Amino acid sequence: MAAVPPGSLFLGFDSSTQSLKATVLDCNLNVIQLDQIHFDSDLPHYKTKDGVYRDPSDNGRIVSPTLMWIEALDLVLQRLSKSGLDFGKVAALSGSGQQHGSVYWKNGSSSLLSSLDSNKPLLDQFRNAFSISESPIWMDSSTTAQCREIEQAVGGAIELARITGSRGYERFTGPQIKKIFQMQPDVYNSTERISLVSSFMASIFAGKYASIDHADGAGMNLMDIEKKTWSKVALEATAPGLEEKLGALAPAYAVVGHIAPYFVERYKFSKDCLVVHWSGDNPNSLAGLTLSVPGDLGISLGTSDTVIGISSDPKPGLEGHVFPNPVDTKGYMVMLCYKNGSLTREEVRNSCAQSSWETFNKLLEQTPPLNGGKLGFYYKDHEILPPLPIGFHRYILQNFNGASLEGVSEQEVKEFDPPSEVRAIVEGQFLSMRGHAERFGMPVPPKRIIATGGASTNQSLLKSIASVFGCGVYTVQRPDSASLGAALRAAHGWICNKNGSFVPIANLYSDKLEKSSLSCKLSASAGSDEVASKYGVMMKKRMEIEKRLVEKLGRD
Ligand code: 5FX
Repeated sequence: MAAVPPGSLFLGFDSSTQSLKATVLDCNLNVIQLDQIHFDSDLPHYKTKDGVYRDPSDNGRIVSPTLMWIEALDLVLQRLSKSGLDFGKVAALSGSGQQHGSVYWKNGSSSLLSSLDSNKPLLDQFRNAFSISESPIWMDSSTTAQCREIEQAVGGAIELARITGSRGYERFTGPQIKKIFQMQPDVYNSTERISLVSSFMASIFAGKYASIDHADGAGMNLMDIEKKTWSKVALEATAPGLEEKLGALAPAYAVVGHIAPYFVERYKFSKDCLVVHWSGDNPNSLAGLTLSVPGDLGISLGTSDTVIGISSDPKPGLEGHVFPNPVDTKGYMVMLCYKNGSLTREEVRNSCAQSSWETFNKLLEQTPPLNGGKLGFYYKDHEILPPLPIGFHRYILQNFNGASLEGVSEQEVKEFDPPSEVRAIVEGQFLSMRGHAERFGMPVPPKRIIATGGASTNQSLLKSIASVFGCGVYTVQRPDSASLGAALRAAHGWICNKNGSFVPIANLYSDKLEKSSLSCKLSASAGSDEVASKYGVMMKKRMEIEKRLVEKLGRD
């Protein structure tokens, strides 16, 4: 295996919903520098709220300004430079993008990409590069009709899941592209290339269109997950001439090319610096958490909450997603995704805990596990899993003792007292994860859970996960596993490139995991088996109520 020259650095980015983060790893895989641009506060002129625009005139349409991501990129590089980063030492960079979001390059933009003027900011040069100025993102839920049309055209929802790893989902890029093709055919026709957020950012660094990688490509309802090629039938069901606009796919560990002269001249990167394909935030988190044992579950608590695991023989179905593993040639990752994560917890914090996490945690700790049989469903935004519209639903279970559901019935109520409301949202979110993970064939109980994402620094939440799932919860040193994973993947891509073929990622860290920033520690011990078993009974009731809610209110 090629050795990393001493002193080399690896740079990872995470272009997420609310911010752009950067993580720098040294060659011992220790984090030596971090920076972050928060879209709402650092770039207030875009007037985003939580990094997005919610369009009140189009039910469920949620977008972000594409140029904001570009401006953030110049800004984060300036900040890294000011705080002393020597870009000349960066051997390779890679990144993570919020999954499913798409960027539409106007005809003629490829020549713009390859001829950037290093005397001008990126923003000035890309102002006219896009046929759509507002990128549809993963929070969008306006494409239900397109999902059903695509499913029908390929032979049904199960068939679409079998081919692409997921049934039709509103936020997936194929249905988003179909909507644009149907509603704005001129815009579609004036687009020469469609990128994901990940391949879009990689394109800027490489000065040419970067491929969509296999892991993020699986989040489009367009890729055959077994063959790792575009699926002809899915392409045809989506829009004409699409394959040409998407370009070829590539493995996440492959190299796009050398960094563009713009960055060499403006930021003093070495011209030998490699740009490794970017991938989605969840695939990058899988890498950053070093998830490699099938019994491990990753739980990411961020703008979205996700549950991730690995599998060699996944069974795509009507729930959950299957993506190729970004750091393996054969394996897969399996995932559940919830739209109501941190922002919904924050809403309950604001209404019940005086906008303070400290008070929220106190209220959580002062209420008993199982919350006296109180169960809540909290959807501040249209939920993905289950597919339910905005709304809060609260129930009290009568005659619930945790032993069985015999004689247990539920009574719907309008509100809970603040402490019960806090416990109900937390338990509700984790019970849903446990119930759906079990139904999707993920390991329950897991051997261990590794938690990540901003909210994984909240010890009270970690304790609740441990008691709902009945296993220990571990954390890595930093909660931002997506940008850490991207920096690690930059190193992985560099080694694979120098070696001339794929190298297992564990070779990079097997002898230094404990001493590196990738090591994890036990943060919350497993709760009691008795309590976990009672949660199991409560979870069954929750899944029953959820099914009825979906029958009554859900999208078809
Ligand atoms: C995954 O399928 C999702 O939609 C979200 O987790 C986004 O990737 C968040 F960025």
